[in-house]
Amino acid sequence: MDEPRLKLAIQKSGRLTDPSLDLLVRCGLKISRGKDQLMAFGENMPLDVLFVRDDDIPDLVQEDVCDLGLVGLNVLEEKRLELAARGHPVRFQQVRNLDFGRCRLSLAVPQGASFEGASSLRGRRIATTYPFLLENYLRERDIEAQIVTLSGAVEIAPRLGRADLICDLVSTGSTLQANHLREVETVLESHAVLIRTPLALAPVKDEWVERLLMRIDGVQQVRESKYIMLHAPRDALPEIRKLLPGSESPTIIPLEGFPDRVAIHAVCRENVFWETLESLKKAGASALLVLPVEKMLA
Ligand code: PRT
Ligand code: ZN
Repeated sequence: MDEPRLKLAIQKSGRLTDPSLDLLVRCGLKISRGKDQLMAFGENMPLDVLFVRDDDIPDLVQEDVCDLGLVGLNVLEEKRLELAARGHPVRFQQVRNLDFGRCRLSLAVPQGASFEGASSLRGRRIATTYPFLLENYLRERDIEAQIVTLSGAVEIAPRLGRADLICDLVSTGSTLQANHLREVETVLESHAVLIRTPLALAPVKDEWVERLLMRIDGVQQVRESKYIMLHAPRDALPEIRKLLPGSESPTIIPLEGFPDRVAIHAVCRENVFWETLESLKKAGASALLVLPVEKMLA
C-alpha cells in the first residue's frame, strides 16, 4: 500500500503565496509546481501542497480534505466566529504563529470626521468584508451599529455613500491615505498561522507534522539570528556579555600567546546593528565578525 501523505493547503496566488512557499523550501521541501497547477507533489517528504483561495483554507482543514493549512489569522478568526454563530464545532487547531503576512483589521473614518473612541460607532454604518469579527468587536463593547457586508473595494464605500466608515485590513496604510481615510482603532492584529486537523493522523503523517513544526521553529529562529565572533580583553567580559543582543551563553576561547585576551563566539537572537558593534569596540573588542545563521536546531 502507498505511504499516507500529508496535504497542506496554501494560498494559490496572493500576498501569502511567496512567503508560504519560501517557508516550505527553507524547511527542506522540494516541490515542482507547474503554472496553474492545483496540487504539487513533495518529492522528498510525504507532503503535497494544494493551491487554493485563502478563504477556502480553514474549510479544507475543517472538512478533513487537508491535514494542514497556512492562512491569515484574520481569515481564520472570521471563520471561527462564523462557525460558532452557526452552532458548528471548530475543527482546526492553530499550531504555529508565523512571522509573515502581518497586517491589522482596523476601523477607519473619512479624514475630516471626528472620532472619540468606540462609542462614536453607535448607530453608524460600517462597511467590511469581515462581518463576524466586526460584530464580535461591537458586541464586546455593547455598541449597536449597522454592518454593511461587502465582498471587496471596502475603502471606497464611504465615498459612494454606502457607509459612514470602514473596517478593513491595513499594512502600510497607503491605501487608506489614498482614499482619504484615517485609521482609528485596531480590531485584530494579524499574521499568517499554521493550522492542523484535530484528527489523530497515521503515525508516518504525525511524525512528519512534528518534523515540520520543528523545522518551522528553526527557520523562524534563524531569520533574526546572527553569529558573532570577536576578540576582547578578559576583564571586559561582563560588559561585553551585556552588549550582545539576545545571546544566552557565549563560548569563550583562550587566545594562544595573549593571556589577557579571549575570543568570544555567540549566537545573537536579534539583529546586530552597527551601533552594537561600535559599543563593543568601545568596550575593548576587536576582530569583530557578524555572520548570518543558516540553520538552527535546539
Ligand atoms: O484570491 P484570494 O482570496 O486567495 O486572495 P485575497 O485577495 O483574499 O487575499 P490577499 O492576497 O490580498 O491577502 C491574503 C492575506 O494576506 C490576508 O488575508 C491577510 O492575512 C494578509 N495581508 C497582509 C493583507 C495585507 N497585508 C494587506 N495589506 N491582506 C490585504 N491587504 C490589503 C489592504 O486591505 C489594502 O487594501 O492590501 C491593500 C494594501 O494595504 P496597505 O495598507 O499597505 O495600503
Ligand atoms: Zn481571499
